[in-house]
This record gives sequence, C-alpha cells and structure tokens, in this order.
Amino acid sequence: MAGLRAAAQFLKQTDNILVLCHQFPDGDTLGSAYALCRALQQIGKHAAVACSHEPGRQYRFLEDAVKRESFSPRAVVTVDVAAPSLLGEPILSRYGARVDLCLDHHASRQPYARLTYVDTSAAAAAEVIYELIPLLGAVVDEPAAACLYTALITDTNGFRLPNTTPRTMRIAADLMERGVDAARLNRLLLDLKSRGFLELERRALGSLRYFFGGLCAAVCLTREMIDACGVRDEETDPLPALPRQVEGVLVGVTLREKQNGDYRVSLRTQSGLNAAQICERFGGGGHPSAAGCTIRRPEGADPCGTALRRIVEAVGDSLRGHGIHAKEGETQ
Ligand SMILES: [Mn+2]
Repeated sequence: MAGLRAAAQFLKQTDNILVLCHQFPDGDTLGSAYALCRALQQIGKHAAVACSHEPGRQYRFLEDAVKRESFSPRAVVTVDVAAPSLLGEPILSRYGARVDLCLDHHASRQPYARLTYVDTSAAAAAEVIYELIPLLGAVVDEPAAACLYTALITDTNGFRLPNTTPRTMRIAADLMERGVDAARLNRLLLDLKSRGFLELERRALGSLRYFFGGLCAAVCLTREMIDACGVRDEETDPLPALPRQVEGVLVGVTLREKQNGDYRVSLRTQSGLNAAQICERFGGGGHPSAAGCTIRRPEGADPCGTALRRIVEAVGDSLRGHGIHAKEGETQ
C-alpha cells in the first residue's frame, strides 16, 4: 500500500496525464485505464487514454466514461503493461522511454518506469486501480465501476479462473452496489459472439484432432479459415480455450496461421503440466497453465500438420516427464 500511496501522491501533484494501455488491448487494460482516467478528470486533472490498437467493438462503451481531452502530456502512466515492448507501435516509440508510473499485476515483468506499483495477488490490474481511486480523493461512481467490472471479468473469465480471490469477489460486489449491471456486462463481454466468430469456431471444431489416447486435443486455424469468416486476428483470442474444454484433455493446442505463414501456437494445460516449459522449447513462454510460441513457416504441403507434429512431440515428452504413459500417436 505504501507504493500505492506514493503513486497517488505523484498523480495528485502532476497534470496532463496520459494513461497507456498494452497493444491489442483487452478488457483489463482498457477498463483499468478508463476508470483511472475518469477518476483523474473527477479531481480536476486533464487526462486521456492512449493505445497502439483500436479497442474491439465490445469495449467501445468504455470510452464514454471520460471526456475527450487533448494536451501534451506531462505525466505518462501505464496500466496492465508488463514490459515496454507490449505497448506496441506507435505508442512504444513515442512514450516507451518516458513512463513515470507503472500500475500492474503481472509477476513476470521488467522494471521500466520511474515509479512502479505491482500487486501480483490482484486478479486484474483493475484491483489496483480500485484501491488507487479513493487515495486520489476520487470516488468509484457507476461509469468507473462499469469499467472496473469489465476489467475483472476479462482477466478472470467471469470469475472462473484460479486468479479469482475473495477480494476479487468483494470488489465485484461493491461495484454492483455502485450501480453496475453485471448480468448485462457478463452477456456483452463473455457470451455474445459475432456470426463470423461462431462460424470460425465451427470450423475450428471441424479440425479437432486427438492424441495420446485423448489426453491432448488440437485445433488448427488456417489463414483461409480465418479470412473466410471475416474475423480479425485479435478476435480469435478466446479460441485456445476450446480444446481444453473437452473431458479428459490435459493439453489443449491451438494453432493459428499468421499473415506471414508463421503459426502461432497457444497451449492450455491442466494437472500441473507446464505449458510455459513446452513453449520455451520453441522460443516462447507464458504461464504454467497458459503459454504460447511461434513455429516459423512450417514446411510441406500441410504446414499446420507439420507444426502440430512438432508440438505434439514436445507434449509427449512433457507427459512422460510427469510419469504419464499414454498411447502414442493420433487417436479417434
Ligand atoms: Mn491484466
């Protein structure tokens, strides 16, 4: 909390504050940034939010929480940004080297700001912002509460992930008491799918394959599939959750062809199998149960199959490393 008080003190003493989100912004970085920006405007500061990429359509309502202001920033704050590179372009070149304050909840991170406050026990950066707002002398009113609630359900996937704590639930309850329509936001942000996305999901399921007697499930999204459904790359983010939903699956693999022919691999694991360790073999990384890596332009007539074979081999090693001896190869 001492660090958070220092952060509040810094913000109270400055003005023309620019709040930065990470690239390909999700509900946490956006909701946290807009809630903070609103609180700053409430105490009479000039404040604005900036991001390298346009927010998805479902997040557009967050922008209504703040007045649009333009100024040349005197202070630069990041929320939910674990490393400057995650700011993306053009924000990285413009502000990456002059971040005054970093507010975050990521455990693996590099220090890059003059002042940093990180709470790794927070399920979302929004929990940090929720505690910061009263220290600024501002109040969490209904629009700010909606921003923070959006952030919470994004990073906890609707309070389903293990990062959800009693504190997360207490904050959510308080946000509801401040006027948040939780059911409406849950539907808007967790349930609603575009027809294009649903079609892509259908095709992804069509590509579903099982390995090791069903302990590993994999789906492959080719460029052709993604483009045919008219879905933007960042809209495919929820798909890696799909293969792991299957009963008995310990490792879910999702391959997605990028514009340049590389394959982005997303791994989701259960039962202590380390997804990050598997991805590190291919130069990637992440969390123990969710990680990613890139397979550079796999060769052959079936590049996705080639990429998948390499990943499945690594998954097999990981299973054996855990003393799990499953049937080799593909299964029905
Ligand atoms: Mn976050």
